[in-house]
Amino acid sequence: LYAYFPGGPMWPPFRRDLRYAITATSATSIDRATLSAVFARAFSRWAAATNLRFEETASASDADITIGFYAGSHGDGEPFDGPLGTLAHAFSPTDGRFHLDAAEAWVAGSDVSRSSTPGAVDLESVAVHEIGHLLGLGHSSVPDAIMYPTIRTGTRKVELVADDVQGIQSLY
Ligand code: TQI
Ligand code: CA
Ligand code: ZN
Ligand code: ZN
Repeated sequence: LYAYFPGGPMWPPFRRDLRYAITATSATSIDRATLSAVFARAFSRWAAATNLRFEETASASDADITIGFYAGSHGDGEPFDGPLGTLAHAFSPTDGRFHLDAAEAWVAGSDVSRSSTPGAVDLESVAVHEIGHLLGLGHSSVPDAIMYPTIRTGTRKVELVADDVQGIQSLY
């Protein structure tokens, strides 16, 4: 079953159009256009299940959600840990911060199961999971759910299942 964060924080009902900015990309070698496409696809999974809409903006100052790649300590008291371990983290509503560990072997726009890189991690899969957190979902006990707390490296999991849809639809 799906879960919320303590207190059930969510984006308020008058905020159905949320803007996101991809702000810190110097620590990753993935090009900008690929990042835009991957995050757009990840947001569209949640938009399809709700009346929320997501739009990329170039300006961090008018973004609700900011996305960036960081290595090690990066100023929020939750340092990244190098390859594997923590891959990314996102804060609950309405904080909007979504950080990715720059040390991961991120795969974007190609089939992660065919990657020869050890520890390859599918960026879109992690993005769909973290967006669930940004919107207010905690972890699910359903193993197939996007919000289940583990994923195997070298696998892709981007489709919401019924449990994810029920969770987000009971919030929004
Ligand atoms: N990052 C954890 C996560 O996003 C951070 C975390 C731990 C957390 N406990 C939490 C976030 C409680 C919110 C609430 O779950 S992670 C996966 C998964 C991670 C893990 O790097 O371990 C994904 C990031 F589920 F697949 F294991 C993305 Cl998809
Ligand atoms: Ca890590
Ligand atoms: Zn962080
Ligand atoms: Zn999680």
